[in-house]
Amino acid sequence: FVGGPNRTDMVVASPNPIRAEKVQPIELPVIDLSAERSEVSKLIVEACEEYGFFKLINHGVSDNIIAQMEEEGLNFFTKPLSEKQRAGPATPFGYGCKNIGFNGDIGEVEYLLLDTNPLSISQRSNTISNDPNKFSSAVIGYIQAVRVLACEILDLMAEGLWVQDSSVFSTMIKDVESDSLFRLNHYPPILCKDRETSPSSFHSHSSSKVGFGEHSDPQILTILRSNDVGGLQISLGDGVWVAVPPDPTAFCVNVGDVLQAMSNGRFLSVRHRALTNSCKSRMSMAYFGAPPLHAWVTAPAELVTPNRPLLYRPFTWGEYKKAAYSLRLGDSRLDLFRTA
Ligand code: GA4
Repeated sequence: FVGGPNRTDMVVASPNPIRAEKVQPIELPVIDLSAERSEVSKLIVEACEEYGFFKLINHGVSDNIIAQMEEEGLNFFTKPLSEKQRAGPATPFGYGCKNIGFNGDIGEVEYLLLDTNPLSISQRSNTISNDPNKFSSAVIGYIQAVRVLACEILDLMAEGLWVQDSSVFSTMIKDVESDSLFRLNHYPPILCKDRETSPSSFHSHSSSKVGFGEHSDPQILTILRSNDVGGLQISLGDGVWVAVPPDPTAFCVNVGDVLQAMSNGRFLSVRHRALTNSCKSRMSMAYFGAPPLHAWVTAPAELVTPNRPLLYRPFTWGEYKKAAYSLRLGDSRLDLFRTA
């Protein structure tokens, strides 16, 4: 996907202010990974069917691995702009500021987008950090830990769905050619000054701007973590948004479009967005587990029945990714692959 317009060259209107006071907080289903296995898999399936999101505790990723990654992320975002730009534009991998994707989407966010191949992380690290070895070992260690976690969750999902081959989902992200990504997002504090345009909606502490606009994740599974600053919201449909309270000790896991297709529509790839906070800086890190480009995506036979016929035609991840990148952030791309 190199060759699209340069993200840093685009000039687009500023995202609209959002009035945060209308959004209620939600307690996502909490999954304790240390609980009994069949119980965990049952709860994960229920959460993915109802919300497409859950909070994972006792996940086994060490505090040290997380702290090292967080420190490297903070070091990067506190650098001056010209140094951050040494990472190259995020097309496909590098530093991005405000521009998202290739089709004019923008948000109040800056980010570092990386592939998950250890060799390419090592090679790139000298453009990102003054201590490249420290940076690459933190990133490689973090990615390795969350990949293991993602595989464990995907196996539990397959078990809970009573799919015979319980590694049917995890095999895709274990593959050396997996197209998985790692993303660090920084949402700077932005005090929303919308007094001029709508006097009644001026609330300096309850208004925010769109950091990352509403979208679903195209991949299989996302493992997200943020610092102690809120901003993530998920859509319950019908225009109702709920805020996910921050919890730096937990991971927030969500179903991606590919898993919605592979579960034959049982799991939901839910739209979400991130808003800025008026006074605090938010940093999030997301691992997006994806298949290799050539891998075929379709539901396993057990999930296709006369009562539940195949919802999406088989497609390769490469085909799906191409569709995703040719559309806008908020477009519903999975609908293009429906069988009927
Ligand atoms: C959303 C999930 C990941 O952050 C991402 C995003 C990607 C990008 O920022 O370049 C996309 C977006 C995400 C969905 C549709 C396409 C691609 C921007 C966009 C308009 C890295 C991803 O894989 O898809």
